Amino acid sequence: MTELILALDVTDRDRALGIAHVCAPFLDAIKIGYPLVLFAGLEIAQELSSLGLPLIADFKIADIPYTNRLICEEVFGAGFHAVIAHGFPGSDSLRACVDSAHAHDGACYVVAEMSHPGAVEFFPEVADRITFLAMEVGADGIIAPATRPERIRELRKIVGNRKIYSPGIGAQGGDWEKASSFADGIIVGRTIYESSDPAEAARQFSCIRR
Ligand code: NUP
Repeated sequence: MTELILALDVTDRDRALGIAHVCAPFLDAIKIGYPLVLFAGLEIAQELSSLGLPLIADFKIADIPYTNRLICEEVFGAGFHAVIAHGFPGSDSLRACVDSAHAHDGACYVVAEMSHPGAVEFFPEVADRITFLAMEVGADGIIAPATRPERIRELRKIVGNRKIYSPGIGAQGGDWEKASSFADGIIVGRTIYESSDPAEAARQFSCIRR
C-alpha cells in the first residue's frame, strides 16, 4: 500500500486545522512547511497532535552542521516526527540532521531531486550522488519527483528498502498511478486542500493507492 501524505500548505491556522481533521482518517502523515509554520507558528504541531498522525517538517534544511542541529532540535522539541533536509550542503550538514532526528526517535528524509520544471537545471546530475550520501549517513529515505516517475525508479536502485516519498501529483502534473508504483508514499497538497471537498479528495486518493 502506498502511503498518503497531506502537504498542508494552508496559510490560515483554523482552515489548516479543519482540513487536517476531516482528512485525517484517510492519511498516513501530514507534511507541514514554511507556509503554515510562518503563519501559525511551530505550535501547530501540538495543535495537530491529537490526530495521532506523524508530522513531517518540510523545512528543506540546508545549513552548516551547527545550525542544522539547532533547527532540528527546535523542530523535534515542538512535536514533529520527521524532517526533510537538503543533501547538497554535504555529509557533515546532513549527518547533523540525521543524528538529531534519530536522537529523538524521529526520521530524516533527504531531497534527492525536486519535482518542479526548473529542477532539471541542477538536480538530475547530482541526484544519484545526493541519494548515495543520504544512504551513507543513515537517512531514512529520500524525496523524489512524481513528475518524473522514471527518476523514482532509477533512484530506487540506490535506496533499496528505505523510503521514497514523492510530491508533484495533480497540481504539478504528476500521475499518482505511475508514482505510486515506484514510491512508498505520495505527497499531495493542492489537489486535496483546494478541493471543494478535501475529505472526499483525500478519500479518493486513499482508495486508488491501495
Ligand atoms: O521536490 C519537491 N517538490 C514539492 O512539491 C519537494 C517538496 N518538498 N515539494 C513539496 O510537496 C512542496 O513544497 C509542497 O509542500 C508539496 C507539493 O504540493 P502540491 O504541488 O501537491 O500542492
